[in-house]
Amino acid sequence: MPDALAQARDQMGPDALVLTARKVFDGPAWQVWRDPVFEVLVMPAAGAAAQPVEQPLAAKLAQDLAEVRAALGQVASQFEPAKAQWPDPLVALHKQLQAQEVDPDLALDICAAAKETLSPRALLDGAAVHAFAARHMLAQVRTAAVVERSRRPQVVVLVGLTGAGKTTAAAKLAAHAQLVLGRKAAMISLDTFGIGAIAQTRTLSELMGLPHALAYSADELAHAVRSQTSADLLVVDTPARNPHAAGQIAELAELLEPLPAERIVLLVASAATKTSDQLVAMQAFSALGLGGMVFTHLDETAAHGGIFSLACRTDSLLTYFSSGPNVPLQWEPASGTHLAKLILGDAPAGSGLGVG
Ligand SMILES: Nc1nc2c(ncn2[C@@H]2O[C@H](COP(=O)(O)OP(=O)(O)OP(=O)(O)O)[C@@H](O)[C@H]2O)c(=O)[nH]1
Ligand SMILES: [Mg+2]
Repeated sequence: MPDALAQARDQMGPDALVLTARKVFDGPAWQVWRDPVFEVLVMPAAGAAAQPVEQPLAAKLAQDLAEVRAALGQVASQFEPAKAQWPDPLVALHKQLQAQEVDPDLALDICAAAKETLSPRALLDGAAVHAFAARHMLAQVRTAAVVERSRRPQVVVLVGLTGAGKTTAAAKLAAHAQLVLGRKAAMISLDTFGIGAIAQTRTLSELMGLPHALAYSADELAHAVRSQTSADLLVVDTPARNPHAAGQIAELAELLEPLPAERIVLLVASAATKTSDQLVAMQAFSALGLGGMVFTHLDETAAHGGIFSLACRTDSLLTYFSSGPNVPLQWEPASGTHLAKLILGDAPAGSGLGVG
């Protein structure tokens, strides 16, 4: 930070007014592993002309970046001794977060917050450290089950990568709304060309006693929506889209056009998919106006830190968790407490100093 302020003064003059100075994560919002950089917003002093920037901007930026990287390296190396002084429960917490593949910066943040907040006595208590970490993680993720109990008509669209669990999630969501929330649900499938896709939708909807319709085009979708007059929840399943194939998402956007503007588009993602691939998917599908995420296949991975990291870094709303293929079971509204438990495991026995 002192270097960044010095640079700002070099460029804008000694009397420049510093408006903000903060540590930010550099890079596009969807990229989890953004490097922290120092951002200083400076205004020239009244009446003073900014000193001319001598180098071309790109060269100057490259030099600044190199300096920031070097400074960060120093900060990281300075951090190690601090970590060496951590009490055992904090070291154990850090190891657990690493094993669960929580983003390294977020894992360090959680441990640093515990170190700053808990008393030296509580820091020696595994249960207190565990409880703090759970509470801290809970406060950082947004969760909400988007399907409401009220009769207000709703349209929920499920999108995502191949095999993410969209069709299964569509059937589970509709069945859950019908059986648990007492809503009249119906399914509409736009996946008319995947091998076995039509039979899968038909089997699942008939099994659950849910009305269903197929739509081969935007016109047919408009017709299907109009004809489901008695349903107050329409769950729309979509064909898989590949974010790396040009135009696929735009095609889907066109197909979805007849749906009401207040539709809720949820990105279905497998917890077993690499976080970096999920980020690419999230960026591509955000063109459809994502309202939240559904995480599936929770049962098929032992590391759930990617869900937490993605939700934190992209500020995504977590809506539902699926932990098995059986419709309508293994489906629940997303909960921060459940996610923290998956990541942290059971609380160790402690001295009763728990903090919440
Ligand atoms: N273990 C487990 N299997 C799941 C879960 N959700 C779905 N599956 C299974 O995963 C496979 C793919 O699920 P689908 O619902 O067909 O996925 P999809 O996204 O509709 O697939 P495409 O339409 O082909 O892109 C199926 O065999 C499902 O039974 C889950 O939460 N856990
Ligand atoms: Mg499908």
